[in-house]
Amino acid sequence: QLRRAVCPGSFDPITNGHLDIIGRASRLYDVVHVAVMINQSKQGLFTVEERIELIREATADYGNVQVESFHGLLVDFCKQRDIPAIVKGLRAVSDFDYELQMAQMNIGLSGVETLFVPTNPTYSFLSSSLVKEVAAWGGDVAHLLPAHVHTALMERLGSR
Ligand code: COD
Repeated sequence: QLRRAVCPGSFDPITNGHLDIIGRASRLYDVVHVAVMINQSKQGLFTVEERIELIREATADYGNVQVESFHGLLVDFCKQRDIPAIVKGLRAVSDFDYELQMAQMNIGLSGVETLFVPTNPTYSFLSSSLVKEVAAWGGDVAHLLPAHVHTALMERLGSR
């Protein structure tokens, strides 16, 4: 039986921080599912389909990463695909409170475990929202994103 894990998120858009966690998970598991969780109360800069395409291109070389979107609870995504583990990056103590809450809720709901991977210190300050904010004001974020994601971000911001 294949060992599966999921890396969930909004990925609006995927950053090198996300990619580091997905890459590390892909070395530990046979199949890594990347789940773009749909949050209807949050209007994204990229559509869910665009985010999926950007993630597919960024993870193509790993060979064992599957990308899809999901509308609903993460534990239901896991149940439907027989995924016993969620892999999350922990950036700082500021992430910890909320991540611990979600992990405890998720195991209580359905027994799905959460594994935390310490973020690469190079990316410990990095989030999609900061990248968008800095880029919108003309700051250089090229080193924080895969090249094709940076291109897509510049195009999106330039055309607004
Ligand atoms: N370095 C390392 N890891 C990072 C970095 C970084 N710089 N940035 C982000 N990450 C990792 C973190 O593990 C993070 O959790 C994940 O990537 C996703 O990050 P984002 O910002 O794209 O996504 P979030 O934080 O908006 O995702 C929240 C979820 C979508 C996972 C969560 O809301 C969820 O599970 N929603 C589904 C509905 C549900 O089940 N709700 C009940 C939860 S108990």
